[in-house]
Amino acid sequence: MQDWKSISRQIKSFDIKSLARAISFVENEAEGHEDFLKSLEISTTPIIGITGPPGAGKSTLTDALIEHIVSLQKKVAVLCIDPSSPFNMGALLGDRIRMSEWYNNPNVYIRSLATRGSLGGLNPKIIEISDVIKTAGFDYIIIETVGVGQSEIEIVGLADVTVVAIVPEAGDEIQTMKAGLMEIADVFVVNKSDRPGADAFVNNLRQMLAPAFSTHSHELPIVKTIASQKKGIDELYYAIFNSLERISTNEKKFHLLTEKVWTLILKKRMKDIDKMNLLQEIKKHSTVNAFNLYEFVEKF
Ligand SMILES: Nc1nc2c(ncn2[C@@H]2O[C@H](COP(=O)(O)OP(=O)(O)O)[C@@H](O)[C@H]2O)c(=O)[nH]1
Ligand SMILES: [Mg+2]
Repeated sequence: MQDWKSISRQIKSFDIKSLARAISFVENEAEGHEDFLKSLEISTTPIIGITGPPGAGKSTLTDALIEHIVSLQKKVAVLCIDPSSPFNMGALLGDRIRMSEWYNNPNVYIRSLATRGSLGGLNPKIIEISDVIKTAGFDYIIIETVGVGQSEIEIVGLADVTVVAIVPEAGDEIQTMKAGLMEIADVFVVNKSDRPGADAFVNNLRQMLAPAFSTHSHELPIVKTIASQKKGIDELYYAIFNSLERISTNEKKFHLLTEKVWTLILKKRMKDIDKMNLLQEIKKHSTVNAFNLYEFVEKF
């Protein structure tokens, strides 16, 4: 892979194989990947982040959203960073058969990514990979991440709209729902609304969120879905679409760019710093007491 211009051209003409190769190239940090990244003409394809606890139905929702987007004659790329997702191999047979439909659809590109021990729980190259995809002329990019650890914080810095999927729980549990998830949502999905108590849950959620959003010009959308029956998907798409319209101001875009730049600088600066190496260095000191933390850190 040397001729970046031609690779970029191929990606632009929707050559999925070139896209897949370019992503691997960047993910593996192969020689020349930095020049390739610099040569990219990155479009403003919106990124839809879907996060939430394991089992909430994120993959099922993603599947239904793909169907909806395709039915609108639009193209969608999906990045999946959830080891238990049906987009990966750990799926039930039924799920896999359903997903395999999309693998043969020319308007859909699905790629699952490993977390590779990244701190935040997303793939360490997620920014670069999504930018490569942004050169390919998709209408949307969906990133599914499991909402544990720091991944939900990371997705906010990356996604134009963040969808948080939760399921109806007993009234008390809603109070203890991670505050983090509350703060990051642009759109709330209460999935598995076929469960008893879904309406009460939505009402509780709405009441809970009201004070937090009284300062906003709009109410936070809460969409009820039954993803497994494709119910509520129109409404979800509409809520996402509206949210994207709202953020089409430069303000949020500059904010997102800042987040990305910050993350990339951080990674660059930390590049040669490896915890195992640090441990070996530190162990060279005879005792813990003989180790001066601040002198040691000064070297960096
Ligand atoms: N009853 C019910 N089950 C659902 C619904 N949506 C998804 N599921 C099921 O919930 C399980 C977890 O779904 P999945 O999409 O893999 O969740 P994820 O871990 O958040 O990606 C699967 O068995 C789905 O078939 C729903 O709306 N109602
Ligand atoms: Mg999943």
